[in-house]
Amino acid sequence: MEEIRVKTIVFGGDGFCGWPTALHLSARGHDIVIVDNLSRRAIDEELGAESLTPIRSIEERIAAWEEISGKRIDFARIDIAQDYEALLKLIGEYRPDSMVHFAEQRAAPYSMKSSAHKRYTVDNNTNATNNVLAAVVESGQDIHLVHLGTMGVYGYGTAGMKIPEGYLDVQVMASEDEQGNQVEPHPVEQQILYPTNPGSIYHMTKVLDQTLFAFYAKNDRLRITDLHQGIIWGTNTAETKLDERLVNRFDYDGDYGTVLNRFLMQAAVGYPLTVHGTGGQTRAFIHIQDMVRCVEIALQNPPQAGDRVKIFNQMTETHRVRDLAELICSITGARMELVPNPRQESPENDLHVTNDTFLDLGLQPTTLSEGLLLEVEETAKRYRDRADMSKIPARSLWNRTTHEGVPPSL
Ligand code: NAD
Ligand code: USQ
Repeated sequence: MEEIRVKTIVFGGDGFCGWPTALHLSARGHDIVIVDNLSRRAIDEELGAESLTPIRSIEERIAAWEEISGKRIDFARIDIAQDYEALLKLIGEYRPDSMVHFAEQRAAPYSMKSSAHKRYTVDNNTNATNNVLAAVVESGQDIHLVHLGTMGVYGYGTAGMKIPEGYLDVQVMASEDEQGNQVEPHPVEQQILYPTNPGSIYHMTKVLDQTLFAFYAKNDRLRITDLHQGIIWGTNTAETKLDERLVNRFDYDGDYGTVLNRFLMQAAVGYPLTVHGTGGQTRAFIHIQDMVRCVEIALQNPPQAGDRVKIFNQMTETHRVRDLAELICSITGARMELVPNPRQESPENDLHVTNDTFLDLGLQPTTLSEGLLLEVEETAKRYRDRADMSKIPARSLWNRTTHEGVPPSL
């Protein structure tokens, strides 16, 4: 395996995506510092919910990795949204080549629970991102920042076209020149960020992030890649499978559990699959092993200073929620239940997405058909005795009208 010597900070490296990414990059020779404030573990306590898999403390994880791989990962407990000075000091002393930014509150239902949760999510996510960007500028260093964004910035309609990778070519008919004088109408070509249509406070913070990135890339010539990621499924990667102490987290509760992993867990414990509404939502998906590979590919293909933000759609398949539920029922014998949708979403949507960049750069996707059964056996069934059924129902309502039968206007 080709080893490259670069220094990389992984913000949010104790989380579901960050931990396997830190190990994957460490295995490939990156010198890694994980920065995390452990807020996700604190939220587990707030919600009285736990990962289905028995995750170890960050210290134990890192010690186990060193024992198994001989490679050292450092850890700094910093709240990057609150403690700018500590963040700046770390960047100044460590002098990373690149940074991967996962450190945000990432659950849409959690972000919609109350005004306190809305405010926390906006404060945490936008301050975290702005602090990272401002600190890179203040450090004076040339650091490539890779951020984990979301497919959800686009909304989930297709407007009659495949969703492009971030930017949209538009042609407008201009009938005034730049001074405001009337002129013969003529076509003007432009490239704009694809119009946003976030479906939750959480997804909205990723829209705000996009604007921060565009500004800092333009004003400060920062090199930024924004990965518009679909829903992750699966639990472990080649590295987290090496030892039980390295196991990744698996969320199944109504706030943090994402749809496919919830369905896999529900099938394993004999809980009817919780399909919201008619299950007509179509979403983009990617396996966790492909996610870590995509981050590596993005790090290997940075933009140049002065380039616009590079945006990749990090997803490999799209599926309608009820089709996923039917597929899992057919392979496991589970049954599904249509439950009232706690969210404000259109009942049905199609989704067609362009994802050529990663495929062209060599990604070979793990497909649902290869991985689903393995995931049920290796994770969901193995740890099903740890499940707390009372945490399965989704209780976070988007608004009162959602449950009063008033159709949402989307
Ligand atoms: P996670 O909650 O498991 O991990 C996030 C980590 O960041 C946690 O360990 C948390 O403690 C840390 N963190 C949060 N705020 C912080 C702060 N202010 N300072 C320092 N650390 C902080 O989430 P995840 O599933 O690993 O998601 C990581 C990123 O990927 C998120 O930005 C999310 O939006 C994006 N993403 C996730 C998915 C998915 O399906 N899980 C899909 C698309 C995009
Ligand atoms: N859903 C069900 N039943 C469930 C859970 C969810 O039908 O038990 C439905 C939801 O109503 C929704 C869809 O499944 O229509 C997806 O829900 P989700 O919780 O799996 O995904 P989402 O809230 O969009 O958020 C997750 C991650 C987030 C990431 C996003 C990528 O938590 O961090 O940004 O996926 S994407 O969806 O592409 O925007």
